[in-house]
Amino acid sequence: MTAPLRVLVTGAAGQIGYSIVIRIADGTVFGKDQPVQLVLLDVPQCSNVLEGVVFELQDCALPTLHSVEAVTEEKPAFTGIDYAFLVGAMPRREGMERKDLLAANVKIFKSQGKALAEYAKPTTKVIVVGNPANTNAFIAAKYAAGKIPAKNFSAMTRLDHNRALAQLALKTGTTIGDVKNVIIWGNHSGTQFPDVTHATVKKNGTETDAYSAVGDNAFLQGPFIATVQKRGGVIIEKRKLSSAMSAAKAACDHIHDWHFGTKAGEHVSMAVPSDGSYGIPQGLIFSFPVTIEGGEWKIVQGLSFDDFAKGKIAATTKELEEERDDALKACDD
Ligand code: NAX
Repeated sequence: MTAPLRVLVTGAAGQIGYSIVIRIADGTVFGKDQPVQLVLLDVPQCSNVLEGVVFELQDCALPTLHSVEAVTEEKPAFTGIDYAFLVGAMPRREGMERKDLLAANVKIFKSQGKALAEYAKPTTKVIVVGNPANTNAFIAAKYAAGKIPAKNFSAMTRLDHNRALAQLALKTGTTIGDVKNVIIWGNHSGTQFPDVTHATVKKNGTETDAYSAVGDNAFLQGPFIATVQKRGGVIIEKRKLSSAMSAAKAACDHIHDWHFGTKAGEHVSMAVPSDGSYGIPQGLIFSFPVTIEGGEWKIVQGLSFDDFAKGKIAATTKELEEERDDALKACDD
């Protein structure tokens, strides 16, 4: 029998948590033949909610879910895990400055990085969803260093990637299966660069590049980018709550592809530690196009940029460097 995978979800009493756990538990992420032991972590004030989620998961009667436990401390949460979905983070409250939010989250991800080093398997793979996701992943990786390699840490830009695919399909009157190879460069924030230069669209049986398929460069360099960058804010405006169903689905896509690999001829967007590719400073958790094979991601090489793209990538790099420096300062405070 296949050995179960031990999978941690933090912030499991929250709204993304509620949508994510069912997909992990029912085999959508790791396959229908892969048993899973789920560990749900949240803060002690949420222990009742967490217990409710555990009861619901039990009531789903899922053959792939071998066990589910609710915990409110790091040691039992991180012990022996294979995968960590780090969703829980401090939300931005009214009157809170960006640097206050960063400092609060640095504390959480510093502590969780240490807990990963101390208790998790050295092969554990981590996706950070909680914002500021890239910088939180940078901090967690820093404090797990020596025990878990930096390449096992990632942050989620797959929701932005999926949003870009959807916008391209809507614009060209195609479906998601016809559109591939969009790229999100940089930070999961308003400075991200959704890039369709290397994307293709299949229409009436013929595959063409996205620029030809859309036939409107001004749209692709203007409203398209703004829509993807600002989609999270629009969802909050409409729903009065932030994206949860789509965020959970994207996190599951991210880990599914890391586990099983990307399709031939396709890449996905993942924020991973830069190895210096495309001039991005080494170690910055930056969203790149990646292909995945055998559980290892590789940054797609050799893509060319025009001046427009260079400007966008420089802006998101600068923001990430500033966030990193602020976070490192907050670590010492
Ligand atoms: P919720 O506020 O519904 O849930 C967050 C949960 O995390 C709460 O239950 C809270 O108690 C818990 N939590 C806080 N500190 C914790 C800690 N130290 N350990 C364990 N749990 C802790 O937020 P939700 O809508 O689920 O969003 C979660 C995070 O995802 C937020 O930081 C949000 O900004 C971020 N997002 C990131 C996205 C991305 O693409 N990277 C998109 C969606 C989402 O906005």
